[in-house]
Amino acid sequence: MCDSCGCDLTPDHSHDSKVIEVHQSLLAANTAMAEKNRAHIEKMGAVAINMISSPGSGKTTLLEKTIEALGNSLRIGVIEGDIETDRDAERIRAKGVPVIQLTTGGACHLDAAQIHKGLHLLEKEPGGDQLDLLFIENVGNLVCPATFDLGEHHRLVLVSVPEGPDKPAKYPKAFISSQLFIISKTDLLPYFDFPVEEAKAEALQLNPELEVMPLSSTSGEGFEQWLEYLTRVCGK
Ligand SMILES: Nc1nc2c(ncn2[C@@H]2O[C@H](COP(=O)(O)OP(=O)(O)OP(=O)(O)O)[C@@H](O)[C@H]2O)c(=O)[nH]1
Ligand SMILES: [Mg+2]
Repeated sequence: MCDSCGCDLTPDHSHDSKVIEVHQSLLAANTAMAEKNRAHIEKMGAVAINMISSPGSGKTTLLEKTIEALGNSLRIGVIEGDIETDRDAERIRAKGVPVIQLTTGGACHLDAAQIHKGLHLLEKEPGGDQLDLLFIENVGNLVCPATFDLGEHHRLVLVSVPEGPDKPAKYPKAFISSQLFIISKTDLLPYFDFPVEEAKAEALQLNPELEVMPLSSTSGEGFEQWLEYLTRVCGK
């Protein structure tokens, strides 16, 4: 009996290697499914963006404003991920684009198998099989989603001004694995201590390739650059 955790294995924690093996094989299965998803999305003619952030950083609001701003210039579809409720999908549906809500029933991240199901459901929605751009809004969490490839082509991480500038240093994986870092809610900069250049420098230290984009969905500041980015990643 292990003295530390009470399991049946030896006290030297030789069980640790088994835990690692199981974890690695789960991740390998996820990665294989993610590759299938990527091929599926490409066959649909679309590019997928996986959005990662803490709860409430402004992911759904950014999507709402983006759909309004793009009009008909890009065909957008959305897969929403939440632990419970279809509230985010309802907000997106109100904007008139195809959307599917995935609820994880407790899991703190989406995985590639869920996205596989989501893609098949989305294709049954009106317009869901004719997309330029597929947004996947991950479960609000800056930690676990960073480990799971969903089959996206681009990953973006958001940190909103009220959360503070130390998030890249504290939660590095999301920033290392992303191509774009959005500093959201910049309309709140006058009220919070958020040195943008410091946050940017810390993120770039982790990932020199990262594109950094401050913006506000409320004021529209930074939207021109954001819409240009979307057009660029779609190859339009
Ligand atoms: N001031 C300000 N508030 C914003 C901005 N964007 C979003 N909000 C507010 O932030 C709150 C959370 O926004 P959501 O878009 O729901 O955030 P989310 O990241 O989708 O949240 P989860 O899906 O729960 O993780 C709402 O009250 C929004 O109105 C912004 O640019 N400026
Ligand atoms: Mg949301």
